[in-house]
Amino acid sequence: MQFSGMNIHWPHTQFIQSVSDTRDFPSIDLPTVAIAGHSNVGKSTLLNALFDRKNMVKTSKRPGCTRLLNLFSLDEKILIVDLPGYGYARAPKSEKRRWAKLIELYLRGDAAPVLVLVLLDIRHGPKDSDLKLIEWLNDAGIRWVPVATKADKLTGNKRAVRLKEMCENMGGLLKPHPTSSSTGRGIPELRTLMLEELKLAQETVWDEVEPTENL
Ligand SMILES: Nc1nc2c(ncn2[C@@H]2O[C@H](COP(=O)(O)OP(=O)(O)OP(=O)(O)O)[C@@H](O)[C@H]2O)c(=O)[nH]1
Ligand SMILES: [Mg+2]
Repeated sequence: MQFSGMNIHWPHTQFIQSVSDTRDFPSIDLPTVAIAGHSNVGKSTLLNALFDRKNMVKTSKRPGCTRLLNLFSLDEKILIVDLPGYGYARAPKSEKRRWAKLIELYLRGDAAPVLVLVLLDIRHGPKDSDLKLIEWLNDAGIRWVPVATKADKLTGNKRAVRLKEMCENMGGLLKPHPTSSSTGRGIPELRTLMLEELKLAQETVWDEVEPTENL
């Protein structure tokens, strides 16, 4: 990890592998951040912006582009998992079931992330499926942060109103962090936020596994 001024960079970001079955998930001893959200919300594009790479992660105008779990290493310090999107209405039912199962098995399994960035389109989110995911993450005790994507699609005032509405729709505690992968808005701040949240998430995990005999 490198700093230039206030900016964080990971010059040795690497694609590790794609996983279609959680049983094939490699054993990697790094804190993991997963990127979740609706199909086409901008997960893979946001990762390219975070990584400061143009085409490291495959993106597409058409929903349903990411169909596997794609693993990346940030300077061998953090493992990033790009998840397939959910809620793509036109996907065949069997495919939808397969994606849902893959995501669920991953989030429930031994390799589960300690932090999830929940991406929400600033114009449309959160949808019922997002709220379901959030409820599920809360139940599982997995830390998550809401990230609003495509902020360039709204003008200043509308953006502020939408962010407030989104926050209220998610219980009023967490305000989504606005980003635009097109203009770069919010990306340096998201890098910092991710590191801060990851630290908090790891402390929580540590608290849970600490021995209690001495208490
Ligand atoms: N205007 C604008 N378009 C964006 C932004 N982020 C992503 N897009 C566009 O949204 C479309 C979907 O982007 P992806 O990153 O492939 O979306 P995804 O969430 O990974 O989609 P799946 O892999 O299908 O789940 C592409 O056409 C992107 O160019 C953004 O910040 N602003
Ligand atoms: Mg994708």
